[in-house]
Amino acid sequence: MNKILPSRKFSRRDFLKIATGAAFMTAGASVIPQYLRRALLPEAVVEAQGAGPAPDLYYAGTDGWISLPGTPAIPPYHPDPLAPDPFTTYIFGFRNVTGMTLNQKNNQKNKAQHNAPIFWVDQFDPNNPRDFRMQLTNLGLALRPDLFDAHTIHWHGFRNVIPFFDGEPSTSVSVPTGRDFTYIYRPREEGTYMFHCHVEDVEHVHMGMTSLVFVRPLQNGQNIGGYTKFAYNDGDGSTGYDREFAMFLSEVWAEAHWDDAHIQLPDWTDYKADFALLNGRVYPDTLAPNGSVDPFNSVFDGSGDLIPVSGYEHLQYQPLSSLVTCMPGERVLLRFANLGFKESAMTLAGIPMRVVGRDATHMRGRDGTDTSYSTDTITIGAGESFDVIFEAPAFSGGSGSSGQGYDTYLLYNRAYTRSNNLASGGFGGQTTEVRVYPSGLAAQQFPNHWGM
Ligand SMILES: [Cu+2]
Repeated sequence: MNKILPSRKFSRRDFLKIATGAAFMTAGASVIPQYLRRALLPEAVVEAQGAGPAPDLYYAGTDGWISLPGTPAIPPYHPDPLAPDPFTTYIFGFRNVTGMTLNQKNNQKNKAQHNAPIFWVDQFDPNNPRDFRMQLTNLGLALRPDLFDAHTIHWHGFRNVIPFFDGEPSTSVSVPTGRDFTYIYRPREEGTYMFHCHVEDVEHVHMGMTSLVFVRPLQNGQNIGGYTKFAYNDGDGSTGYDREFAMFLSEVWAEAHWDDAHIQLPDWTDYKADFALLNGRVYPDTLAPNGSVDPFNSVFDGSGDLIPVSGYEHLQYQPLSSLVTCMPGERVLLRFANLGFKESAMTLAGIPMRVVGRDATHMRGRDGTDTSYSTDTITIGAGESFDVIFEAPAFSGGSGSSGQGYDTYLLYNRAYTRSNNLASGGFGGQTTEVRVYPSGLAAQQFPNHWGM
């Protein structure tokens, strides 16, 4: 609070700032009296969404705890001594609270997951028009009640969004603690995107309020070239696939997470990624099983909490596996998005990847020229996405270290400091495996599903 505030009149200019929505949560936080901040915009928002249909998804913003490897220890920042066992690191994040009772939803304060739950939508169909509705609530930060930050959902790269639903808080609305807002999307362009909270976005994104989102093409369901699932509206089946896996890249600078837990301010110019994460986990945890990751059939216990996989209790709030499973001859779609702050060079050793999409754009020129290409490495900058398809090679007899019944191929960041967290043995970071099974996998029920 500013010292001149108590005597300052609420000017016409201030009122105009509110009326346009601009600066409401930023400059507004310092010049608009508390009673007006609470009263003006949120009521309008409640009215605006009051009569709408039920949301397709309902997410909550809050804080929480995750587990990263104990090595390297980075005293005093990692592991954070405030973290409850078996966790190590404080985060901000989202949780999927779709279908929960009011009590179950409110119980999820301080139970955010990392990364946020991925989700997907069908491309808008003009012949069967239906918008996608996503409700967001803000449960507040249990460990930092002094930080009454709002949250938003910003769909990065989404075309033609109106400012009201864009989630950029200085030109639009944001969701204060205890409030709700419903975003309405009409996704006209298929492909792989990402989303994140746009309030204090360097901090909130880095703390974990981010994930991957994709749009399924209108062409899905038709049989084209022997496939019924496609990355893009290709017209010829060239982006058809059998299995799909999301690969969301992010980073953890332990000091920044410790700072938020211990009421300190990080200096972002000192940024240093201590851990590189794939789907919110560090190798070898990337290979561990999925928890509840299907956003449209979400599973939770009686209190609404995520149910940990037995033996992997430390990953309760990092439910998304990065293990890729497939059978010979199958086409596998990998949807990469990077919202770390550094460029990643993801290499699939031994299997060529065909890049069929970049930044939610089909690799095809305006005249129809095929601009897709084969590579073993894609370099993904912050805020970029890639869609790649590979064909699983023939089974060679099993290359697992103890004679497992599958072939193993490494998928890793060849920027060595981010596939190695200095843990013993050199393992860590953005590393996972592609396992080719000779037979026996069931069809996928949702992205990243192992089929077993
Ligand atoms: Cu936020």
